Amino acid sequence: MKFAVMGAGAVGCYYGGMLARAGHEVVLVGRPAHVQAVRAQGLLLDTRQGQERVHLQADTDASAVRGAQCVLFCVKSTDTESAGRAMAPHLADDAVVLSLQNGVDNAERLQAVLGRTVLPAVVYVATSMAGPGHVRHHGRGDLVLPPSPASSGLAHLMAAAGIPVQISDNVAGALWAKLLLNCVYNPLSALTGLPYGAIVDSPGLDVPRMMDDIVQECLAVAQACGVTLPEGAAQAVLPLAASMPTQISSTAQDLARGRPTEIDHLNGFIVRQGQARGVPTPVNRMLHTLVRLREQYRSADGAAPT
Ligand code: KPL
Repeated sequence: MKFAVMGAGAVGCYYGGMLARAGHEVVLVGRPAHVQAVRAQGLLLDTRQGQERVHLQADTDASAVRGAQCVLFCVKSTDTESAGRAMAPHLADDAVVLSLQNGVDNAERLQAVLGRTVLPAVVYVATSMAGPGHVRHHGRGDLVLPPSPASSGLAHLMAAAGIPVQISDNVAGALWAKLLLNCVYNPLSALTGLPYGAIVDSPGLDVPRMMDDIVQECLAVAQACGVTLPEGAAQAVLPLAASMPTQISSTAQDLARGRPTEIDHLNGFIVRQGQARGVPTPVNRMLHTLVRLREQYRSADGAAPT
C-alpha cells in the first residue's frame, strides 16, 4: 500500500518507518535537514530490539502526498490548518486520511480544511528524534481507530507491520483518555526536564496525588462537555510511566529545540473548556501558564533555555 506521512517528526517517522520496513511504499514529508538525511542514508529506526536502516522516500513539499492511498497526518496541533491547506490540492479522491495527533479536536479541524472525512487515531507511542533521519523508540506504538469502511483493513495491515490497532466505537472518549495522559506528563516532563519514570518514582514526594489533581479537573471538564471516557482511563495515568520510563514528553522535546509546544491544545484546552462551562481548573491553568512562560523565553541568540 502507498502511504504518505505528513509531518515527519518523531511520531511520523516511527510509523512511516514501521510500515516501510514491512514492505509498504512510504513517503515522509518533513523538514529539509531530515529529508536530506533520509534521502542520503535512509531512516535509522532505533528500537529496543536494535537499529535498522529503512529505505523510504522523503520530501519537503506537501505535493509528495500525491498518489498515497493513506495519509498519516502527524504534524503538531499548532500546524493542523496550514499543513492541511498545503496538502489539500494533492490528495487523491479516495485517500484515507488519519490524524495521529495529540489533542481531541484535530481530526475535526483538519476535516473542516479538507472538506472530507478524517479519521481520528489515538496514538500511544514514546519516540524522539535523536538527530536528522534518526528516530528513537522508547515504548509502545499502539493505535486506536474509529470504525469506518477503511479501519479493519488498515488494522490488519498495521498489525502485520508490528503496529497493534484497536477499533473503538468510543474514539472521542479514547482521545480524551489520551488527553488525560498528555495533561499530566507533557507539562511535568517539560517543566522538570525529567523522563516519566523519574517523575513517578520520586521518594518522599506525593507525585501521584498531584497527578490526580490534574486528572480530576480534566474529568470534570470532560463531564461538562458530555464526553464519556472509557472505563479505567483515570487509573491508567500513573502506570503509563512504567510502559515508557525513559520518555521525555513531546512538550519537553519542543522546548529543548526552541519550537512552539502543543500546550494550548492540552492543558490550555482544558482551561478554555472549563472556563466556558464554569468548571474551575486552577492546576491545569498553572501548568499551562508555566509552560507558556518557558516557551516565550528565548536567550539573546534565540536559543531555548536549557
Ligand atoms: O503523547 C505523548 C507526548 O509526549 O506527547 C505521550 C504519550 C505522553 C508520550 O510521550
